[in-house]
Amino acid sequence: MHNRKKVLLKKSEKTLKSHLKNYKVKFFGNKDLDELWSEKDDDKNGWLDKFEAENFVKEVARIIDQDRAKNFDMSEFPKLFEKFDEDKNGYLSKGEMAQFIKIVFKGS
Ligand SMILES: [Ca+2]
Ligand SMILES: [Ca+2]
Repeated sequence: MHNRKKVLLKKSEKTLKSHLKNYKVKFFGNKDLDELWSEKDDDKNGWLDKFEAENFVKEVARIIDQDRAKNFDMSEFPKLFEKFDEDKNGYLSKGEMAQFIKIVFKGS
């Protein structure tokens, strides 16, 4: 029996928008977050690795209510990525990213 150790990435059925439905914040720009997610998900596997997630979060910081973005320091990103990658698989799912956004870009 072949038992190849391969990380099985299960695509999240829920959209980022639905994960964030209780997060009342305005995003500027004409893309929604799920569109932005697909755009930054370079290999289209449905998850964001560290590089992809960094690009995604940079864009979020640009389009989110600037009152929330002002406390975010991009140099802390590597640490935050580890923290919010709850299952430590090296990728952020939409659920994990929703937590990232809710906590890192919380209102003051
Ligand atoms: Ca990806
Ligand atoms: Ca993960």
